[in-house]
Amino acid sequence: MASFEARFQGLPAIAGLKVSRLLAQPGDGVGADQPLLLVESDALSLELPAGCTGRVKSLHVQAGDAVQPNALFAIIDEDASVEITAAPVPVQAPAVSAPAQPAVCDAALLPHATPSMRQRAREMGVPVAGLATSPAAAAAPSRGGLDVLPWPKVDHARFGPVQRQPRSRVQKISAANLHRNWVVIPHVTNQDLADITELEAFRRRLNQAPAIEGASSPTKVTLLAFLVKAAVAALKAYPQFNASLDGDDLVLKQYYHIGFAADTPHGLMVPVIVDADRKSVLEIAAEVATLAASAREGRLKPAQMSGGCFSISSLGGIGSTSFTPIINAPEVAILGVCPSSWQPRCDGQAVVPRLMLPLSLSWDHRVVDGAAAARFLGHIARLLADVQLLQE
Ligand code: CAO
Repeated sequence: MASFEARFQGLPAIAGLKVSRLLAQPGDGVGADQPLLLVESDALSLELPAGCTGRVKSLHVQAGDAVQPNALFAIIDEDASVEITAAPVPVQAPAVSAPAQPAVCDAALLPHATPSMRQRAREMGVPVAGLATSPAAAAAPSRGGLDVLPWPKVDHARFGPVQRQPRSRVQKISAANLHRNWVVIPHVTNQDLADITELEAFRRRLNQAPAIEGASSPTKVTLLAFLVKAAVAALKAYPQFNASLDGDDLVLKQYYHIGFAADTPHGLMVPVIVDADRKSVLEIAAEVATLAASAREGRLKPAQMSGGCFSISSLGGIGSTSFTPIINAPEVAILGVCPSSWQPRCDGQAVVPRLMLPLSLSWDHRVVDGAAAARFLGHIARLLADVQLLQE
């Protein structure tokens, strides 16, 4: 059986590039494209694939090791029939900011790219290998590009005392993803209000007497579980929101995996409730609680943040009256939610107090138009206003 030596070759020369995580173990069966290592510097995050199909015989680096040019990092016993046992590559992991490059690749085959170009390519989600290489293209005057000014370099200490704080890995990676999504996606945000007076009364009854719904666990049902239900129903009614752009095509998904933003001490994370359409409100509430706890304890796996169709960002327990949530690419829309409040509403005859929930829907104007977005958000608001509709 031939042995394959995976080495650090063809990597851009970046100061401080280190192995940050081992993604497979000796004995694991791996595919050629399967990431073995995550290497990172302050500006780069790169998964290095195995480079051949087989079983990992040995790993020659550990987390924290500096990346040395041409150094051996793994030996793989080549075996095309091996059963893949290492964790699969996440479909869309918000925690990974750079496309995978072959572990052994010829640097001469890659186009020349300066560190700033590579940084820009990463932010835009464009593989460096796909960049134009001709001198003419490089020298061409930019037309319609993002000719932004460089970030201001200021010695803040000249103006008063300062304290420098390193940012967490999650914060750096989510910043790069949010930046790309904000720059690449033409966002529009619609606002609406849902009357949740009846829903909130129902939720309180549910929490006081879970047995009436057959609940076996004491999980508290928060509004988020109902929002997930409403999102699934609206995605079914408006399939173009359950989609992703892929080149000129729209990929319409036949499944309903709903992500939710979780505020954690390490930074923002988006766990995903898989197959939310097949789960009850109580099951969703329990899963939200488990996933949010895992996120806060730093135990969330990349697979638990992958494959989302649509996201919900709830500031309901915190504050604000509206905001512009940033779409979680490659999704098409995201629902932002703020705290509900009692408001005077006229029912046609009298002014009555109603509990109103502010909804903010950001959508990708390349995929959706304003009329569809208004209908989609209105649909969610109507579902939340009618507990019967929501349960159907
Ligand atoms: N209106 C009024 N009250 C609300 C509410 C709303 N829209 N949404 C939640 N609440 C209440 C809950 O009912 C709960 O109150 P009680 O204890 O009296 O029942 C309280 O607020 C706290 O809820 P919670 O935040 O613990 O639970 P949740 O299921 O609503 O949310 C989670 C879970 C993980 C989404 C949330 O904890 C969180 O992290 N939110 C922040 C998300 C975020 O950062 N978004 C911004 C992303 S863009 O940078």
